[in-house]
Amino acid sequence: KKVNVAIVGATGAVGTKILEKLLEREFPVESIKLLASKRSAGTEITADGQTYIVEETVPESFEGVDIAFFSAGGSISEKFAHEAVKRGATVIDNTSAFRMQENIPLVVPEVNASALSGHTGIIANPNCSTIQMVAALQPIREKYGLERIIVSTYQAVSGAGAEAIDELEGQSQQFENRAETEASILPSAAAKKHYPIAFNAIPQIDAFDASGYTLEELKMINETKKIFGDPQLAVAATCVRLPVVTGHSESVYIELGEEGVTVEALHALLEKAPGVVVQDDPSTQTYPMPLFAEGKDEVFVGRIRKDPNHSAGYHLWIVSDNLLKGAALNSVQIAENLIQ
Ligand code: A2P
Ligand code: 11C
Repeated sequence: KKVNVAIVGATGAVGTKILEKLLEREFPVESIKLLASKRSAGTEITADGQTYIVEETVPESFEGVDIAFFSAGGSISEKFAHEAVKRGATVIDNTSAFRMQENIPLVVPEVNASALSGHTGIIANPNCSTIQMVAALQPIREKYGLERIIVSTYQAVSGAGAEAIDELEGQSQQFENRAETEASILPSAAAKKHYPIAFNAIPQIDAFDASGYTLEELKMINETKKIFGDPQLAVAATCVRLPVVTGHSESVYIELGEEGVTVEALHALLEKAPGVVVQDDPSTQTYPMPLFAEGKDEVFVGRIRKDPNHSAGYHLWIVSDNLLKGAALNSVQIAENLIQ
């Protein structure tokens, strides 16, 4: 059966990739409706030789839609996702609006596709930095168990949307001309203070919680436990924004449920893992980097080492395109699972 699809946020950094992935993967579409704000109504988007006209998102937009992808920010999902479900659509939501609600599945197909059964109309796509980490850790967790994760991220500006990419590009020009650098988006548009991202590293992604963690760090902590179905798992995160356009990198420390597992055994396991590519050879300086992960579907893993002081501790370096496996690709994979 062919599917009537809508993409909310179709003009955004992730929305454009959702359209690309649907076409590239030959998702069986009957029709595709591109939705955004009133500002973009009438805009033309061309993909795969076909031109689509963007429409304003209103509740009636979802009449006759089977699957609606949402990637226009949490408040838009809160406003329209239930309107879409009411009209018979299944929503795949790429925002944080519903992820931690008990009756909403939070899905990375390689890890917990079974959570899709019994959904009640809305399925949440996890945060980009969470997805790439759990996709790489799943085979390790399955075989050896996982006691603890400590992750530090090196995140690209495209995670903060198209405006943040423009900000990095603009500041890079200003820096070259030694002009005063202007910042108005990062670390987050709603923040009281803004700092330049060009030639900088900002240890704040999203707002701070009273605990001293940022919301991005709490997403990595809470979403990981939910996806793995393991509330006891110890997880801590530090999330940092870097002047990279696309591709999130993560230094991940794990403690396994077993001691003495060899690095070779971890390599072998990850080499067989779906959607994972091992790039790990110090002798040839082979390791993942965001510049080379951009535009690729896979999660790349390298720098796999034993911790010198803990017999069940290991370090890994995990890189993936945050707009693809971290967002658009994972959403389309969820849709593929749904129609199977
Ligand atoms: P628009 O281009 O009309 O503003 P990004 O994640 O790259 O920042 O993109 C955000 C996406 O969310 C864009 O497609 C944007 O559309 C969309 N968006 C913003 N506000 C609304 C709204 N009120 N209704 C629907 N879509 C919206
Ligand atoms: C970033 N991870 O890189 C964020 C973007 O909850 O889906 C994704 C926000 C989300 O800024």
